[in-house]
Amino acid sequence: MKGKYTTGQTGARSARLRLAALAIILVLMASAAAGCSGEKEESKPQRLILGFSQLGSESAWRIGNTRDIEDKADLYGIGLMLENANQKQENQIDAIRRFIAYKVDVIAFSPIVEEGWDNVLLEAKKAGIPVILVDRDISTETEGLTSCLIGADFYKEGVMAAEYLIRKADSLEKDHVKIVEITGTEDSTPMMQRQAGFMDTLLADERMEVLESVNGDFLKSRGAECMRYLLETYGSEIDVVYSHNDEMTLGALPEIEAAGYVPGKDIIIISIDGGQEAIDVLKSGRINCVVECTPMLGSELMNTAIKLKNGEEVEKVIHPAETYFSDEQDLSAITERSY
Ligand code: GYE
Repeated sequence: MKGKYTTGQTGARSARLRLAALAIILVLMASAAAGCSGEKEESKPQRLILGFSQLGSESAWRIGNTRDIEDKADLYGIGLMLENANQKQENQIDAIRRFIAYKVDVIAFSPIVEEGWDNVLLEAKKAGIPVILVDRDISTETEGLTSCLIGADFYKEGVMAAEYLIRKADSLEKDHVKIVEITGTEDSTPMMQRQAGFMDTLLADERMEVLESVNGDFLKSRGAECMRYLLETYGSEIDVVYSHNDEMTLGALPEIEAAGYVPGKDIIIISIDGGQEAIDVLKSGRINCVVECTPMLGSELMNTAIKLKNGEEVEKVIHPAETYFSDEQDLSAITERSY
């Protein structure tokens, strides 16, 4: 034991000496390399690091949005720290705290719901890190916790959906239209705004009656469950399904068929997002109208992050241009969708 101990100590000392020698050689090599290229540490442009908390992967929209942000970060040479919160606000708050601890240059996140962000955003503000809202908005007690919002005008989407329905009711000469609504995640911006835009626009039209609104959480499985419940409750009374996203619509359609109705004919189907799968179903006649909501927000996000890092002014709200597709149009003209 004793002998081994002595040998061990000597071994440790020589290992330490070897390490010290190696360190000196590495330092000399590094300074020689810097000398050759003539580069100084301070003059190297720092790569922008963006921390982005995505809320989940519940839909083709969301998956397309994440992919676009990854692609555009690569294209712009921005270091992206991406975290997926799997539909949980607490995971998003934890991710934002990790970004602050890591001292990223800019934080971006797609808030699952509007409330509950004050504390973590005050922490980001204290750390001097600018925050960009992507896709959805928030509601805070303190003003000025975020720099800007890049996302769709969801109210306008609801208005477009209602305007389509009014035109459709006119063309079918209907004097009473009974509607069921399948909404997105409760307290999320798209849920509230898509509902408000739709309802406000229908208010003055006496033919319109909303039988019930049910929460489908933007999920295909919940869309199917909601539709089953609505069919059991209202059966042949239902004239229109207004669904807040394609996923829930795609979940609802087989339920309608299983109950013996033809979607697109017996029941008018209105959806939002405009992903490829829903557009294909629209072309087949089983959906009547799809309001577009683009997830391609990556370029705006990268441009805005660069501006914020450089201390430049940014626009407070950036809404991408959007449209709608419906059975009133020549659908063969719709080009391939990217989500
Ligand atoms: O419509 C839906 C997704 O916030 C705009 O979230 C987004 C919505 C989108 O789950 O499919």
